[in-house]
Parts: sequence; C-alpha cells; structure tokens
Amino acid sequence: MADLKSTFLKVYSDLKSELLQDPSFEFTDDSREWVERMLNYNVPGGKLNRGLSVIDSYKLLKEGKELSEEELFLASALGWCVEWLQAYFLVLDDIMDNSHTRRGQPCWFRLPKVGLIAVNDGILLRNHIGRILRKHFRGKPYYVDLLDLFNEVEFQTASGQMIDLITTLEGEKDLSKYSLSKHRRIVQYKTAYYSFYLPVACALLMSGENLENHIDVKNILVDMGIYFQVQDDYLDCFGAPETIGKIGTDIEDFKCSWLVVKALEVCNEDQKKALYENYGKPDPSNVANVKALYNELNLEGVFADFESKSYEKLITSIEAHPSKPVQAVLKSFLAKIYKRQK
Ligand code: DMA
Ligand code: MG
Ligand code: MG
Ligand code: MG
Repeated sequence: MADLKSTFLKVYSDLKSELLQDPSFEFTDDSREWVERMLNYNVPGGKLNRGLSVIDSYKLLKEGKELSEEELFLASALGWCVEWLQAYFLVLDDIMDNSHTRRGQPCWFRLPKVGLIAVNDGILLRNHIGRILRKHFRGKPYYVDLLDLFNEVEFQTASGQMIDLITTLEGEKDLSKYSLSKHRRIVQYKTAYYSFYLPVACALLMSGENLENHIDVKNILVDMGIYFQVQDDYLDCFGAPETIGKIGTDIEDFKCSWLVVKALEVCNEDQKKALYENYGKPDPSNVANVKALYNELNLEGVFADFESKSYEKLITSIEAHPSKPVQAVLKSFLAKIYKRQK
C-alpha cells in the first residue's frame, strides 16, 4: 500500500512537469513558479482516497492479473485527474464557505499573496484535467467517453454546490425549508458523483466497459457518497480539527447539514426555538449554543446509529450485485470510509 502511494505520487511529479512544460503556453520563471506552488499546495496533500481508488478498482476489475507499466501509469493519471478535480472544487468551495483551513494549512485564498487569484487558480486546475487527458488518452478508444464523464460529473457537482449555496442566502434563512430529502439532493450532487462514481467509472472505462451497462453500480456508489457526506457533516461539528485538517463552518454558514436536519426532526418546541435563534450566525456564542443543543439531543448517538444502518444497507446491495469483481471494488471503497475519523 505504501508502495502504491509512492508510485502514485511519482506520477504526480511527472504530470506536474508536463503541465509546467505545456507547449501551448510560454512560461516565464514567475508563471512557472506560481503554477508549481499552487499545485503543490492544493493537489497532493489530501487523503488521496479518490485517486488511489481508480488504481485499486482497475486492479480488482482485472481479477488479480498483474498491471503493465503503462496500465499502472494510465490508472494513476486518471486517479490524479480526479484529485485535480477535487482540488479545483475545494479551492473554490473554501472561498464560498468562508473557510479558514484545509488539510491542516490555511485555505489557498487565505494566503496574503493569493486572495482572489485563487478563483483563476481554480479555473486553471480545472483546465489541467483536459490537458492531462489530451496528452495521455487522446488515442484511446474510450477518450470521448472519458471527456464526457468528466464533463457530466463536473456539471453535477457544480449544480450541487449551487443548491448548497442558495439554501443559505442572506435574508432567506428559514430552517423550516430544511429536510432530509433536501439534504439528500444537495449531497448527492455536490459530493457523491465526483467522489464515488467518478473514480470507479474511470476504472470501468479503462477496462473497456460501457458505462450504460453499470447503472446499478452507479446507484450503489451514489448511496455510498451520500453516506460519506453525512460523515463530512458530522465531522464538521464533532471531528477534531487536527485530525480532519479543517475547522467546521457549517453552523455559521447556515448549511443544510445532516445534523441540523436531524436536530429539527427530534427536538421539542423550546429546543426548536433555540435552534432558530442561534443557527447561521457568525458569533461564537451562537455557535456554542447550537453545539450544546446537538449534545442535548444526542446527535452523536443518532449518527452512530445511522452509520451502522447505512453500512448494513450498503453491504446488502453490494452483495446483491452479480459480479464478484464489481462487489470487490465496491467493498474496498466502503472499507476505506466506514467509521472514518477524517
Ligand atoms: C464539499 O462540501 C463539496 C465540494 C464539491 C467541495 P463541503 O463544503 O461540506 O466540503 P468541506 O467540508 O470539505 O468544505
Ligand atoms: Mg466547504
Ligand atoms: Mg461547501
Ligand atoms: Mg463539510
């Protein structure tokens, strides 16, 4: 595993060097340094789960057959495309969510020299995906399908971000519009497609599969992605910032988080009043009141229950899938996230 990660990181260096030599742009020392620093700051510092899953999934689909050098490189390159997409969304997400830290360091836009240049850096990160795919996959029979996949998933994610953001509009802060179905819609689009479906779909395309034949796999991965974002919402409040590498902002931001939806479901009238008064305000005392209420309502316990039930449901639907290699892909993905602390 440690070995796979170092191979994967080596491919990052190769892809970065190619991007820094891209013949379509005449780099100066300054511009090359900027891009290199921006990439190193934003692309490789996460858990790399999504990227590594492309390689893991591809291996499992090959049922134990040794990968050639080329296959390992291509699966890694696709893994990095997923990580680049993630970096692009996170750079912009942190601006929109007014966040402070990410992966244990200040958010990119918080650096004094960066500021809103981060918006263009996000656009560059996005464009790098097309550069990588063009360079390494243009001759492949599945090239068009790959481009189409990345386009579709990017559109779904941006649409999810849009509904996440417009629910928090100033002057329209009304908790009564928050429900489990609204939460589900938001997280399905903003998180599940790019974090879960995309890595496996990349591996399927590389294996010569037609994605239209794998709608059932997609459905299971979307459910897994929803479970993953519920964990993210939970960790935003209950996770240790040193472990998750970020300080939560969901309460201040009036987010339609799973926690607030659950709180609304189980609270009494007085507690509801307190929630309405304190949710979505920047003052630390309001935030503390919301957290105290979450504790009073035992949301940690409610979450633990949700976590084990989701796991059982997912395992049941995975085991109903006819293909053993596909089952292995899905189970390995689930194992990576079950009861995660970060
Ligand atoms: C993340 O939602 C979704 C995308 C597309 C980045 P979020 O704002 O809850 O993520 P985080 O908690 O990592 O800021
Ligand atoms: Mg965020
Ligand atoms: Mg967000
Ligand atoms: Mg979050």
